[in-house]
Amino acid sequence: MSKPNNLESLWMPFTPNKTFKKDPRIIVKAKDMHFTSDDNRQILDGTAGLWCVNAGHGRKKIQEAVTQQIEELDYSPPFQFGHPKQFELANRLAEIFPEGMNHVFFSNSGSEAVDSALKIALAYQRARGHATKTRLIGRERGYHGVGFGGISVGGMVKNRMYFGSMLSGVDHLRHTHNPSVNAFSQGQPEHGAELADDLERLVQLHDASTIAAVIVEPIAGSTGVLPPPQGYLKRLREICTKHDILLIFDEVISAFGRLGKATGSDYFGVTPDIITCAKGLTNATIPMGATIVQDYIYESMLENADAPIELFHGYTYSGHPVACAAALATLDIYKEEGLFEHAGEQAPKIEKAAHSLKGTKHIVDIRNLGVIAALELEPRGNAVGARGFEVMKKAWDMGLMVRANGDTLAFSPPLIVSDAQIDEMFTTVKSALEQVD
Ligand code: PXG
Repeated sequence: MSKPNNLESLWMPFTPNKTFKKDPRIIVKAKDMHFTSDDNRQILDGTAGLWCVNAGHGRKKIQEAVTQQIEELDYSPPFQFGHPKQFELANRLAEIFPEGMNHVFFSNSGSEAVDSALKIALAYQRARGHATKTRLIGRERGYHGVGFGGISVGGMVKNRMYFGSMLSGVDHLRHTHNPSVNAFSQGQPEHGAELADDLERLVQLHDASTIAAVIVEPIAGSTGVLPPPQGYLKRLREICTKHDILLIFDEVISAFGRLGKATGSDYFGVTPDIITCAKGLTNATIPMGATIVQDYIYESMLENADAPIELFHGYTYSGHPVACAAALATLDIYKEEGLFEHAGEQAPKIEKAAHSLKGTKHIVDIRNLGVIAALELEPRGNAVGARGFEVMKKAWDMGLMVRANGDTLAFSPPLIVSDAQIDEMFTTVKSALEQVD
């Protein structure tokens, strides 16, 4: 396939349109661990697309399931009618998500899964007679997608500052990033469990009777990869339980094997009340998100509903048959190929390879967990993000896709990544770093 001849009409998301269109990076094909660029180069996918192609690209089983589903049932309305695969998929998810989390609400993206979780939290508090619990608590540097709910509880400045006052009644915990004591930690940093006590401060300020839920990513991804300090999530769980506040884990990145388990909750041994997921759910072949809740939330909503419809929320494409078919095939692949276990085996190799870059030009911190690693670069003067962007471009020229979040380079390859490909990722990025000022 050749280059599109006019790039003008498309308004690209989260992309500097002007710069991109002068020097575009166009992808025309993908298979397993590689993209093919329009100049026919093989690019090693060090990011699983955007943290989503967990089983690798171009999986036949998913293609076949999708094709067959379109032939059999292309669409059916999700309100007041059902189709078999959405029930089957909900049951399959209940099997691999933490015990007691057996109810699944479908959407089409991580952002929608988050909005659904926040709305369910509010509606649940009201249904069980705690209607004053309306406040939502997020965390600085959090990323929960781009809906108004998600940016309100999110904590990334640029994602918020252009968009007015957002939701009212939101507050934020302090973030957990503390390089002065934790730089170059391998896996979860040692210091910072006490930062969970920040929730006690917000309870003191607002009173627990006004707080519905706290939402955090068990491992923050988009903000530059921040594994939780040891003990932090457990402490946050304890404080939520103590004050009768729901805990939501946004697992859009961490679910489906990224940490070597089905969920981050499983990996960290901390169970929230609600989990959001998307991305790896369908191996990114078809968009889909899901919000999974504890049984007591679903049951309370059904018991206490003041109208025949218990939740006034849903999307035209909730549980879309084609997305369900893709997700079922994806879950089969994860299981048949033992991909979560394989991810667990590759994790220490990624840790070793990433940390072997300590001392390389520009690097001021290295962080990792599971099949995730990040290299933080010193910003070039006031031009925050410029160096990260240039290394990303250089790596692309050298045949590697790496994600630049500001001056942090993030790696989150498909879980099928081999030992040789782990070496290739870090050798290439090292060389790219040495070539950039
Ligand atoms: N929650 C989390 C934790 C995410 O990481 C979303 C919600 C939103 O998902 P959708 O499907 O609405 O995009 C995400 C998305 C990056 C990057 O550079 C990460 C995401 C999206 C784009 C870029 O790390 N995560």
